[in-house]
Amino acid sequence: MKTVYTCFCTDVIHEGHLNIIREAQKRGRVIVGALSDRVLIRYNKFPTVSQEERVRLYRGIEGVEEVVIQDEAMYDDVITLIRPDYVVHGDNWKSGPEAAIREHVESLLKEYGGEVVDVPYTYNEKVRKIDMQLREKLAMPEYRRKRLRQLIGMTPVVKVMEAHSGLTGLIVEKTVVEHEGRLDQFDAMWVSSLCDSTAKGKPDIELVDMTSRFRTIDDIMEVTTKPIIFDGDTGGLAEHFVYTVRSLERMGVSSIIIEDKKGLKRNSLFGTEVEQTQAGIEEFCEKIAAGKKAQLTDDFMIIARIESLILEKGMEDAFERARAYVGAGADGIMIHSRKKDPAEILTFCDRFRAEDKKTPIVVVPTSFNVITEEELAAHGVNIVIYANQLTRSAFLSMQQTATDILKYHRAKEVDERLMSIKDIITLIDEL
Ligand code: SPV
Ligand code: MG
Repeated sequence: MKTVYTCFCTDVIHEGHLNIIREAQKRGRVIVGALSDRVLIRYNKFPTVSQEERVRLYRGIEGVEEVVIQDEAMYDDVITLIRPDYVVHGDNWKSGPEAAIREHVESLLKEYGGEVVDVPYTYNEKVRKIDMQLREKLAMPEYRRKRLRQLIGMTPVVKVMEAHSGLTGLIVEKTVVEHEGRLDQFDAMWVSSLCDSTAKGKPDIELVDMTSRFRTIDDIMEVTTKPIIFDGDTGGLAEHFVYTVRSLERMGVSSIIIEDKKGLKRNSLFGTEVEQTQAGIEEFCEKIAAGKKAQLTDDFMIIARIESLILEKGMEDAFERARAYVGAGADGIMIHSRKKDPAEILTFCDRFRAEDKKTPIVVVPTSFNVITEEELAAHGVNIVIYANQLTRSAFLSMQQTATDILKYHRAKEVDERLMSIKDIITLIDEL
């Protein structure tokens, strides 16, 4: 009896999957791999049911003899363990980032005479509807809101990318890469005050009001499913902050980060080049506590951002504040620095982790960009935010295009580096 292996990453079984099982059954006894949560969030969508439930679901399919957990996107381990004669998969993996996986599987099977079987992908109205329903579920406030906390427990480091519009939201939502045998994607979105203001041609001084900031969130939420961390600047007056918390929670935002500054807030990357005033520990703690008291769910996170290193108040001040903010109820600590060298960030993280094993640490490595996510995670960091890179890359290329069209009095010279008309009109999925 031959052995046939197929790997599933779905939360719902539809006729496409049953067709794969049927094709597999024709060739031998069928073993199904259930992609683990850890791999699934890098590879596909966030699961709407637990790993255990997925295993149970696959076990219940007629014709499935065994279900195993596949804990890597690449098949090396399962192929060594099972030595299947056939690996069956929908033919959609012949293109896109999954193509590298298919190629690798084929080469592993070749070593002992195994074979890849590509089954034509089933894509009809019913399947499309199931896909859409799953996506819509992930986008709903009650599901989206809790996802940041879930991610912190599921992955060594939550990767967050800036979004300030529907389009940038789509880029964060949909970009998946294959690199050195691994698939990867961002976990969440950061609605940056800098980029939200910049997109509106305004300075980052809490000038863009909350109603407008919420409008940005809504634009992003309409076309995405990933969780959102909102840059709440100083949080404003405590009396106003409580309303902001309620509104964000209701919308399905997962977290707000507020920074311990007061008065006219300037962007942190100015450092001490402009006048910026740090809030007193007590008053900032009161704001955190008021926010925590106002929130209605256990999902929402209020993260306190410490500006002591930015404002050159020293490490001791940063620690004192971290302790006090956690004591006041903060669900996480963001420590910021504008030094190129990550040393002071790492010193903070190591010391903080020695004292506090579980409060999540957030960093924004804009200046200290030499350090990798993995290295940061090794120092206890849980969330890494790429706060402004999409805005900075788009601005440069738009400015170059405008300059060149003015220079050449036509658009021919720039056309080659532009997205094609076909790509832009098909970029957005229609319902
Ligand atoms: C933002 O993105 O608006 C931030 C992070 O607050 S930083 O610009 O680094 O201060
Ligand atoms: Mg900001």
